[in-house]
Amino acid sequence: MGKRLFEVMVKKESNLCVAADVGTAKELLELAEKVGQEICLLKTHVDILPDFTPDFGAKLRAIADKYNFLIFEDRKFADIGNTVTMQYEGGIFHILDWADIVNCHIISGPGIVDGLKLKGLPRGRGLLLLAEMSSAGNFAKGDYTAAALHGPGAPVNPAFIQATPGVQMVTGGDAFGQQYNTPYSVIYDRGSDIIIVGRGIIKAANPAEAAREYCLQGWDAYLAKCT
Ligand code: 5BU
Repeated sequence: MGKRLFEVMVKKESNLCVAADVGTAKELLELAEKVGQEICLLKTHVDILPDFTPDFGAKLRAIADKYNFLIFEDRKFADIGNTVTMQYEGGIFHILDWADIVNCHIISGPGIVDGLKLKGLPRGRGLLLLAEMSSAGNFAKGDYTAAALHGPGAPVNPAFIQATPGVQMVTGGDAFGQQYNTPYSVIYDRGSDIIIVGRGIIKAANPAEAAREYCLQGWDAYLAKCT
């Protein structure tokens, strides 16, 4: 999945992930059509959609295939391995069926990765580990961050892909401790591969235009970093 993601990024010249935190599934699908061309990834929180229906996944997949982007469900699994296998595959949302990539906290230890791998690997799915968070005062730092990056004593795998939320055109924050950095600082200074942008795009007067601008800035910074 990592290879596929890099292929999409190169082909579309985009390291932009849009966080589709809109109010309904209908709006989410409309947003995906608007920004589809500019993104490598669309990030969802499927549990915020009041009009979710079982065909949501298939509908979003069709748009993802049309515009060649991958789907990242920001589920932030956090339980023991056995429980997350059921949360990943079952329930109402059947995330395993339609999300290319999911993520998890490492708070419960390596068993969570084993559990998600059991379901995800046979389907070729990807998993991102939460090594840090963008919110003020979060506890993912120091040894915790190092453990997420290195595992038990191993060096950082160069194939790991780093995706960073908390991105807007200007630094700042929101009323709940979210902290924003610019595309350039996240990619160039902090060495991330992908910028994750929500309200900077979805609340813009013209989301398609805003996505284009973030895409250009993110990719310019990435080229500057990689060359
Ligand atoms: P924003 O509107 O650009 O602030 O949205 C950021 C998105 O990234 C939102 O969906 C969060 O749930 C998500 N996020 C985050 O903001 N910070 C984190 O550390 C992680 C996820 Br992990």
